[in-house]
Amino acid sequence: MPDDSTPIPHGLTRRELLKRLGVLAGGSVMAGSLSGCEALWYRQPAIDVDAWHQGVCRFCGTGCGVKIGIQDGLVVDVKGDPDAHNRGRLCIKGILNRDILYVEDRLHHPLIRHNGELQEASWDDAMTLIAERFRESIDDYGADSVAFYGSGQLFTEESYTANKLFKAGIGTNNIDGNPRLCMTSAAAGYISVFGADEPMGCYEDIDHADCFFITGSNTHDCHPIIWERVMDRKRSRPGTQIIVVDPRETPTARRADIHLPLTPGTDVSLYNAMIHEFIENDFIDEEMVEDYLTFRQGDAERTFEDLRAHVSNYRPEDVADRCGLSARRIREAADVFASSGATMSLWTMGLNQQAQGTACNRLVNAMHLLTGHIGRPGATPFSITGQPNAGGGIRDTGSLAHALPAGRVVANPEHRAEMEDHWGVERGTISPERGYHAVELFEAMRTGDVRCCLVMCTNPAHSLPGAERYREGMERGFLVVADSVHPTETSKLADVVLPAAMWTEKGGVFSQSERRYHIVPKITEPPGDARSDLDIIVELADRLGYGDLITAREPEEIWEEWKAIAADSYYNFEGITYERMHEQPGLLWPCPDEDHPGTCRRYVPGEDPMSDRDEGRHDFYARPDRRAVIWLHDQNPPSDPPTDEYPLIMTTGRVLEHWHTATLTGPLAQLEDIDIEFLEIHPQDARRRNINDGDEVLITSRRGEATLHARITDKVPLGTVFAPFHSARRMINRTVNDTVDPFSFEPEFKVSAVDVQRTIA
Ligand SMILES: Nc1nc2c(c(=O)[nH]1)N[C@H]1C(S)=C(S)[C@@H](COP(=O)(O)OP(=O)(O)OC[C@H]3O[C@@H](n4cnc5c(=O)[nH]c(N)nc54)[C@H](O)[C@@H]3O)O[C@H]1N2
Ligand SMILES: Nc1nc2c(c(=O)[nH]1)N[C@H]1C(S)=C(S)[C@@H](COP(=O)(O)OP(=O)(O)OC[C@H]3O[C@@H](n4cnc5c(=O)[nH]c(N)nc54)[C@H](O)[C@@H]3O)O[C@H]1N2
Ligand code: SF4
Ligand SMILES: [Mo]
Repeated sequence: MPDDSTPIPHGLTRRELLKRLGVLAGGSVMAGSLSGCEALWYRQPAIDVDAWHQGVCRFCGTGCGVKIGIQDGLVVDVKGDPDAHNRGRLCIKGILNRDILYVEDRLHHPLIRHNGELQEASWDDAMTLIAERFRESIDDYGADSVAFYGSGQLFTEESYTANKLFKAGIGTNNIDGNPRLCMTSAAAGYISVFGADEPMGCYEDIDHADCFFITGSNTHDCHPIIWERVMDRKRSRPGTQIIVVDPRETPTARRADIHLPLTPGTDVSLYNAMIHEFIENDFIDEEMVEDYLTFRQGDAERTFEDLRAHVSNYRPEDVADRCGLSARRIREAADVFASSGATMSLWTMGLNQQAQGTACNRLVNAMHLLTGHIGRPGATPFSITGQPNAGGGIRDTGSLAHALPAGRVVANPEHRAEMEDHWGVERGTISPERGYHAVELFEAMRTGDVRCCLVMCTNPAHSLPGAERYREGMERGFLVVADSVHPTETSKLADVVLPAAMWTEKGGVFSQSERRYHIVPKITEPPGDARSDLDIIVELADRLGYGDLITAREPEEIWEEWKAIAADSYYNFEGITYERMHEQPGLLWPCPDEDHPGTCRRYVPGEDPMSDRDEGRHDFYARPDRRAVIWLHDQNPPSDPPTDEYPLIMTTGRVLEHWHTATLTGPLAQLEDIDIEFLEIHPQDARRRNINDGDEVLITSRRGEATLHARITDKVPLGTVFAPFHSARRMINRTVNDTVDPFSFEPEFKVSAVDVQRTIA
C-alpha cells in the first residue's frame, strides 16, 4: 500500500481522498465482517454533497438504482435509490462504486509498446498506429483478419456503434465479447424455446412466488439485492419454499428449504427426472400441452408421448447415483416445484457454463411450460443476467459473432438485407459467415488468422478458460486494449493500451435482468487524458475511413437510432427516451410509445403490447406457430472426463465482495483482507492427499496448472473442489475446461477434471 501522503489522481493526497470519502472517519467497511448480508446494511457517515444524481450501479445484472453524491466534481457518496426496484438497498459493491473511480491504477495516458516496453504516448500517435495496423491487415489479409472483443459492461451506445462499424463498415462479423462466457446459453435457450431472447418475467414476480427453484446461482453472493427480495417474500410468507440446486453449500444453499448438492455437470439428468415426476404424478398442465406447446428432439418433431417415453429412462432412481443425490430428495423437489401456487426459477452460471448449457436452459424452461408455472404473477422461468449490460448492450443489439440487432442473425439473408437498409450500406455488405466466437477468436490469433484485435472493457487474458493457450494468441497478434486501469493481465500483453473513462465519467444506457433500460448520467470528468469507449470507437471509424457510416456520434443520438431500428421488432422500446430515463429509474421493454408504462410479463395477451390477441393464457408470438418448444435432451458424458490422473471435478465461481478479475475491487483497501486465493476441498479428499488446512496446493488439469491454498470444508461434496477465479496472481483459469456448448459456444467453466496435490515446501 502506498502511504497516505502519496498523491493520487485528481490532485488529492490519499489521506485527503480517504477523508473525503469518509473512510478515515470510521465509516470504512469492516474487512472480514463481509461474509454475509450485513454488508447490505453498511452506510458510510453522511458527507456534504453538492448534488445527488440518479444512476445505476456499474457492477452486476441486478441493476440497482443509485443516488450519486457529487462534491467538487468528485463522486463522494453512493446510496441506494429508494424509488428504484432495489428499494434503496445496495450491497457492498454498490457502495464501492464510489471508490473504484479513484484507485491508484487508473490509466491516464495511452501507452505504446516500444522494444518490448509500454511507454506513454499521445492519443494521436496511438490512434495513428492502430489505424495503420488495422488498415494494413484489412487490405492485405481481408476484413476477417481483424476483430473486436467487447463486454457486457460497455454502454449500449458503445456496443451498438462498434457492432455497426465492424459488421457494416469493415465487413467482418468478428465481433464477440465476454457475454459469450456468460449469457449465450441463456439466450440460446430462450430463442430456441420462445423464438426470442430475454426473460418473460420481472422482479415483481419475486413478491408473488410461493416456491423459488434456484439452480446454478449463488444469488446471495452474486445478486445480493435480488436475494434480499427473495428473503422479503420468505419473511412475509414463511411457507414460501426455496429449493437450491448447487454442488456446494453456498450461503444461498444454506438458507434453502431443500438443497440438492448435485455432481457438477449432471443437471440434464436431474431435470429429466423432475419432468418424469411431473408426468407420473399428474402435474402436467394439459391445456398447455394441447394449446401452447410443441415438442422437438434435434431436427425431428416429437409429441408429448415421446417425451413421456424419453424421460422414462430418467426415473429418480436411474439418475440418483450419477447426480450424487437421493431419489427421495429429487421427488420431494419435483413435488414442491409443481404443487406450489406459483414457482419462479432463478439461474445463472451453474447452468449456462456447461457443455450442455443450452440443454439445461431449455429443460428449466420446459419444467415451467409443462406445469403451467408461467405467465402468472410469481410463476416464471427467470435467467438472471451477470453483467450490468449483457442483455441490452450485447444480446439486444446483436453484438455477437452470429447476430445482428433486435433478434436478427447474420446467417439469414433477409435479416442482413434489413440491417443493410437500416445502416444505409449496399446490399451484400454484411458477411453471411458467422464470425469467431470468444474462444475461437483467440485461437485464431494464435494461428495468425486474426492479426489485429481491439479488446474493450474486458480482461480475457485472465477470464478465458484454459487461458494460457489464448494468451499466446494475444501475444502473437497486434493487440489493442482499452481499459480504465493498467496493468491488467490483458493490457500487459498489449501493443497499445488506451485509457478509458468509466461509469459516471461517460454515461449511457444499461439494461439489467428484467429488461429494464436505465441510464447512467455523465456527471464527472475522467482522469488525465482518458476518453470514453464511444469516442475511441468513433475515432477508429473516422481513421479507417468509415466516418460516414457513423452518423450518430453522441450517446442520445445513438440511442434514437438504435430505438428506430428496434421499433419494427419484438424488442420495441420506442417509448423509452433519455428524458423518461432521467426522470424515473428505468422502464421495462416492450414499451411501444411514450405513454406506455413498460411491460412486466411478456407473452401474456392483454399485458404484452406485442401480442395482438386479447384472449388466451399465452401468445408466444415470436414463434411461427405461436407455440413454445419443449426440447428432449439426453445427458451427455462429461466433456473433460475424470480419470486416475485427474480424479476430482473442479468448479469455479465468485465471492460476494470481488468482481471478476479484480482489477476494480482488488486495489481497494476496504477489501484487502478478503481471501480470493483458496481452493475448497472436502476433508476426505484432503486427508487422502495429506493436505492440511491452509497448505499450498498445486492444481493440475489437461490444460495447465495453478496454485492456491487449501480450505478444508464439507461445504463441497466428496470429489468436488471449488475455486474463485478472481486472483490474477494465482490464475486458476490456466486449468479450466475450454470445451464449448455446441449451440451457444459458451465454455464449460463449471466442470473441469483436475488433480490436487500439496506443493512440496
Ligand atoms: N460478487 C460478485 N457478484 C457478481 C459477479 C462477481 O464477479 N462478483 N459477477 C457477475 C456476473 S458477470 C455473473 S455471470 C454472475 C454469476 O453469478 P452466479 O452464477 O451465481 O455465480 P458463480 O459463483 O459463477 O456460480 C454459481 C454457482 O453455480 C454452482 N455450480 C457449479 N457447477 C454447477 C452445476 O453443474 N450445476 C449447478 N446447478 N450449479 C453449479 C457453483 O457452485 C456456484 O455456487 O454474478 C454477477 N455478480
Ligand atoms: N473460471 C471462471 N472464469 C470465468 C467465469 C467463471 O465463472 N469461472 N465467468 C465468466 C464470466 S460469466 C464473465 S462475465 C467473465 C468476466 O471477465 P472479464 O470481462 O474479463 O472481467 P472483468 O474483470 O469484469 O473485466 C473488465 C475490464 O474492464 C475494465 N473496465 C471497467 N470499466 C471500464 C470501462 O468503462 N471501459 C473500459 N474500456 N474498461 C473498463 C476493468 O478494469 C477490467 O479490466 O469471466 C468469465 N470467466
Ligand atoms: S446487487 Fe449488483 S447492482 Fe445491486 S448494488 Fe450489488 S453489485 Fe450493484
Ligand atoms: Mo458473467
